[in-house]
Amino acid sequence: MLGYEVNFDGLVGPTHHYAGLSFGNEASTKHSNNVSNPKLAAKQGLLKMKALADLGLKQGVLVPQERPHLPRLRQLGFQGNDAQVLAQAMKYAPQLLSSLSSASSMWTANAATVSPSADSADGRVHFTAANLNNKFHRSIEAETTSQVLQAIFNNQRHFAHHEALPQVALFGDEGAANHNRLGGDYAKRSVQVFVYGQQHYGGDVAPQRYPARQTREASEAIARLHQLDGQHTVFVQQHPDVIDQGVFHNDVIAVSNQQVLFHHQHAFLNQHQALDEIRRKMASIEQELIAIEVPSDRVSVADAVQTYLFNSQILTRPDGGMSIIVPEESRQNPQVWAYLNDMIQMGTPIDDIKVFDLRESMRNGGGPACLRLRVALNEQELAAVNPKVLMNDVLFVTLNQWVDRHYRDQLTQHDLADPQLLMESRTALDELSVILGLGSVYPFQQQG
Ligand code: SUG
Repeated sequence: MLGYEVNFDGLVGPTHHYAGLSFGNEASTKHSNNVSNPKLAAKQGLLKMKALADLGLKQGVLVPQERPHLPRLRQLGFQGNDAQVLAQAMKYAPQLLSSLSSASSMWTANAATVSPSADSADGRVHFTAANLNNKFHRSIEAETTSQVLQAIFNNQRHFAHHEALPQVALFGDEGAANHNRLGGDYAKRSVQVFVYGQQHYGGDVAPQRYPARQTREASEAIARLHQLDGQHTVFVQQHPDVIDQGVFHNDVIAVSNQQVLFHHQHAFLNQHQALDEIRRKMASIEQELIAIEVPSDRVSVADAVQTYLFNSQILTRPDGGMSIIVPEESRQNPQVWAYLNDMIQMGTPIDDIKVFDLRESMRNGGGPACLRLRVALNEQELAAVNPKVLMNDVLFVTLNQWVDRHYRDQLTQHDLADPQLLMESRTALDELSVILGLGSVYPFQQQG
């Protein structure tokens, strides 16, 4: 194999809680105010990372961000020392405190869009941090995300970093959750598929009930920044009706790996046309699309949203076969589980199912695919990645012990004003940035 797909999973942060912050994401709304367990959440994520590393796959870790985010609370007018700022925010604007304490950076599929070097005119891997401007609590992620990505992919010959697009609705960008890449070997030219929810200039179809977070204008800007060529790039609109049923990112209704596109019958608007264009463009790189389309009479959109069947990861094992990584919720649903078991008999490359308990993240609408950012690299690029962030037996033990030392096993919104929680989080992140060799990526470290 010439190339690798490295999955970078977000480590869940110490302030993970359920705040109901994401209108349009039904799990987030439904579990608002539940008691969370940050320690369990982090460990569930680590177990997935370790299991995939044990399969012989390349697995990386992306760090949590500093929360509560004191600089933003101060920008919004809360004054005094840290404890006073937290107390005032809790008293006058608890929802803001909750937003600025969200551990949402764990969902690294939304951290950035990544284009591998084989597809870019300058032969570099391109990263654009997502502005995530549809939700206030996520719009504050981009700055630290950029710093972290630059600390990990720190080599200008191989890696190009672009700042997030302008923070306005016209350029709503949710990163790799709305981006697929179809082709053969990871290190060879492939077809990039950008899926958007709405086109602001000249578009006439949009969801009515829930927001379309990704715009075509943002996707096009990223394709330009990443120096992609039109012959190998496809822009597809997600079906507005499914956004209105809770499919707030494309990775809740479709997922790809190499030649395989696993998707629901109602994933895309003008689906036949979209698949034809992908097929044609793949033919120009001598690849054949393997589309696995799930009909509504096997799995309804509602069941897809509830079980996160499509928020799975399809991974190529070293033996060449593919495994599908699904959350426990997919096993619990009889229709979805029956479909999955039929699917692995269909003669496609997917011949194995692996189930993970990611309940803590799932209750905020984050499944296996939300938790990972895919970065396809060739051998030289992989050698240029900060090696300390790559999962192995030692790092797994180190990170579990780190979680044990610093994380609480229950948290409610009320706890967010506790100055001790802020101290615990900062101490934890300070230590983590040393473990992973990142330097000073956090605002509190940069204040001196
Ligand atoms: O942006 N949930 C995240 C879930 C992101 C899932 N990512 C992908 N599909 N790739 C979101 O809606 C909920 C936070 C809360 O309500 O406490 C939240 O931000």
